[in-house]
Amino acid sequence: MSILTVATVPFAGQRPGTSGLRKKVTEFLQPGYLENFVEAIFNTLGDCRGKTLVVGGDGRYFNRTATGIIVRMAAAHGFARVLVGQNGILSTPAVSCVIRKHGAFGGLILSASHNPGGPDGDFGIKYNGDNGGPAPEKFTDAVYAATGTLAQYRISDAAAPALDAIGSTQFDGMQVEVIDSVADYAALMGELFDFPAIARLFASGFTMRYDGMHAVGGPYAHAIFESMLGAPAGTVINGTPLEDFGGHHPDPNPVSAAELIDIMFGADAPDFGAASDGDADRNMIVGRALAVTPSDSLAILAANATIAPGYRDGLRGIARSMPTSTAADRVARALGIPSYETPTGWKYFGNLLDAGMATLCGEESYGTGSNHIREKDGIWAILFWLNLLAATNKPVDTIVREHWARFGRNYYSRHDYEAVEVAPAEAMMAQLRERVATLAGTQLGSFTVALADDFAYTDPVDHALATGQGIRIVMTDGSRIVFRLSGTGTEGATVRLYLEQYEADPARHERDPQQALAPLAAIAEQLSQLQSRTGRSTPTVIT
Ligand code: G16
Repeated sequence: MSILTVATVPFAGQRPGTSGLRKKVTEFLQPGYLENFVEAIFNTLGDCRGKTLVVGGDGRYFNRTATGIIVRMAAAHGFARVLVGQNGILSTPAVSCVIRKHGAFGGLILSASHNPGGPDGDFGIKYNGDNGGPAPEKFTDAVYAATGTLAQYRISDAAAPALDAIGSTQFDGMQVEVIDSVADYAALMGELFDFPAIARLFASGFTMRYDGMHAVGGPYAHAIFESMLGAPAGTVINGTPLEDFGGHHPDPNPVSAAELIDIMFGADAPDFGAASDGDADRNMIVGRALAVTPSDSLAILAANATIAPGYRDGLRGIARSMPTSTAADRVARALGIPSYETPTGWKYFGNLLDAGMATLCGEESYGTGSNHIREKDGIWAILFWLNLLAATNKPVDTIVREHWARFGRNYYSRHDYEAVEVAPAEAMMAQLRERVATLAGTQLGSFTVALADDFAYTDPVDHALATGQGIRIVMTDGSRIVFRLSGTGTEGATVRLYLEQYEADPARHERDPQQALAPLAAIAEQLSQLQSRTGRSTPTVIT
């Protein structure tokens, strides 16, 4: 067998976004498209000889083919060993876990996360480094630059190895180990959470519904919730990964996970509901007739973290992305620990976690995680809630309402305007950027602006500067309006409008969030003319 050097030409637009390169499957299917991007990553890494690479994905269409191509290219670049999930399947958190546990050089994750899959859907790829976390912007910028000048890529001419059976084989001078997709990850979860207490909870008749949305979370949920913790069969629904996610939009929010919401808001609802996304790094937590916002979930887990064995010694700090509600900041203040506000993108938490400055991290986009790995982690968040429910013996809604009574409620909502034209969306952001420079101190409706800017972040560890991370308008009472363009969409532009209003008075904690936030929404529209600029009278999705 020999190494082929294949002539190629650069593809325009291979710029990684918020989380790797995400494009339509049709774009990835162009000959050489995936190969070019992988070549750019390997070239940017430099000398790969003798190193270990982890490869796996969420099982979506093209996952298996792409895995084979990557293994062949890894052999051509001199990697000594590749660890591949069985059938090419590994959740994003599992890749992070496996990289760290096996001391790998890094890993390639094949996923477009919550974006739909199938031949007409999306595909994605991203590189995670030896800490198990998404490569920093410095690296992804270099990869993008490399994609612009590629003239060739290297690949083994051997047929891709079979990935069906667990075991180790030699492949063109490289060792290919097909590993159990769940085992390492499940073992780590067992160290962090009180599995016997959760098992007793299930044995007592506690009921749960987990919606795998036909994505990669299913096998993990079956193994952990049903086999290890004794939840009855049927606890996991839509638990078999399918290449097109069974037509689901595998995004665990009340709109896309409507089946679970119907169950949880219906008669005879189970005690607890949860879902995760395409690659199982996101989570949604639902009680009976109550969907917990991701921002509240982060704050509640932080406030109660010491109930879980893995966090018994307390937290070093809490980090959240800028658009995420400030509920967690209030908990950090009460605990006397620092809180950090980072740009959107899990990669920005990496340094804080590596430096031991933060223990828990979270984002409004249904992402929660901790220093156990370097990705957000859907199953982990669900287990944390199960541990909390087992430790307190209280229902989800009581835990949430008691939290609001203690810390106040941060009403929160995100309005998405998806697939709008790029030019008007960018013009709107440019106009807002100019406008915010003069907003501080002015009156908007019943609010006074305390601070308005285009968010910039200087990493406290490596001092890297990230600018242009979203327009934020912060009011004197802590209420906020935030505008951003999504970095994960694959069609046109997606405008995200984030609204947050703080309410200390428990007598006013049962309002409908959209009503509570209506005055802020009106101000946002007046400032941006978002609806007339995009030609949309309502958001595509409200969460
Ligand atoms: C990714 C990132 C998250 C980010 C989310 C939404 O999540 O890892 O940090 O919050 O996208 O990003 P945007 O608002 O730019 O679309 P995932 O689950 O899609 O990998």
